[in-house]
Amino acid sequence: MLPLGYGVATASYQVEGSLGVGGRGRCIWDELCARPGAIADGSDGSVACDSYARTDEDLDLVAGLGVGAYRFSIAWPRIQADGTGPALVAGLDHYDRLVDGLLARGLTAMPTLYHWDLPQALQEAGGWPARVTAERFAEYAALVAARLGDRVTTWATFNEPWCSAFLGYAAGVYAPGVRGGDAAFSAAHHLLLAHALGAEAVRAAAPDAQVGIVLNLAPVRLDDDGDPDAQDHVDAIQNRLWLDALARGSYPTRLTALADPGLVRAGDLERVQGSLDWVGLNYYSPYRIALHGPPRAGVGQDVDAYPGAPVFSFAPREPLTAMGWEVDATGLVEVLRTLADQLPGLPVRVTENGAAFDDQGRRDDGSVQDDDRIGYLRDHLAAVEQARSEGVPVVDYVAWTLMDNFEWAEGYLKTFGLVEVEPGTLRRVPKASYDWFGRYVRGERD
Ligand code: IFM
Repeated sequence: MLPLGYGVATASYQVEGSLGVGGRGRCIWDELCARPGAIADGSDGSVACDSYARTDEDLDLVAGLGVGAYRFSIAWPRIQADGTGPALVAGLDHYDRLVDGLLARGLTAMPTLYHWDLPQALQEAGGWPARVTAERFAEYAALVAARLGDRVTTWATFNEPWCSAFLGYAAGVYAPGVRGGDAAFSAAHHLLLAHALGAEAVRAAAPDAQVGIVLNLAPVRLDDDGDPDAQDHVDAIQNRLWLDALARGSYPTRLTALADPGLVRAGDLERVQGSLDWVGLNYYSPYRIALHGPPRAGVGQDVDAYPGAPVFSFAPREPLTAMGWEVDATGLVEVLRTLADQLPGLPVRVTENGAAFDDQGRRDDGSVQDDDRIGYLRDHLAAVEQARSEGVPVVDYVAWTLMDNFEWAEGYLKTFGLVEVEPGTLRRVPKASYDWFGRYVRGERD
């Protein structure tokens, strides 16, 4: 078994700021943030961590951890303001410098092409429910791969397409904030098609590329009064829709009846099936299905994100993170086993894992105390080692996230970072978890 690689992650809209720089166009999150009540603290990504301007400082923090890789995302509207046409020079130059900055520090660049910042113009042309968006994505992917492909080999097309489709076009709590249902299935299919077309485009431009997709899969467990049929429906939308398409070129039967009959065209699923060189897993928590749950379950655990499901609610059990998500590292072992079973032999990267907790003040040396986060990371790293000992080919573990940042509909209220970004000054203050993870990576285990 290969040694496990370590990394740390961020995403463009969550950290960059500098939204008006270099000809960047507007994206769907700029629009959602401007909608009153959409973001818990009324904030947006206009400043975020100011990482666009502080790239070197942030890359020094990544290097200081001792990890081997940095997972970041590329903002599509920085490359094509309206999602079409030739590339913006300033946008490509920025990510070119970022990649060079990583290489200069001995780090591997692990870019994701889409972490939710769809150009607003493409949303106005139909967004992910429109097939043409998948074709636009492949053109964008080709532009980026042509520029960075001589130095980048590990590419991810999409981050958590479930969120884009079902939180974006069914629950409406993520951009573009559309409430409904049917459109989410069209979005899901076009995201998978875009992944396949994008992977082909990346490989054509960069022949050494290894292309994956990043899924947020979760075990779906049943509470005492939960309905097994609701459990099966949630599992179908959260997990099987993506895995069945990627592994077998099919969709779960109970979902096909809910989608537009003309949605899947001949040849689509053949392109999706077998399109992966590796698979990425973002794991945070198992889901627990009840008939009557608490009035507000965990953030993003929204029954409207599962169109067609029988009546149910979410009922996460304690201990919970600040997001209200159940803490259970056994779920990570379970999902890793599922991946090895469904996609045999495919390298697996844990591309995100981490937790939001309210931090616990300062230590004597000025750093931030965050024992809960350390406990969470320790247990989940042990789960990865457990899965590896059973033969699951996990090649990387990437912690979410380098620093506190814009947590989508929660604004800046929930903090997942190994580093605090001091409100107002934006000064980076490492937390105890940053030191702990650094020691773990270097092989000092407590
Ligand atoms: O912050 C997000 C990230 O953008 C995608 N995965 C889950 C994280 C925590 O909610």
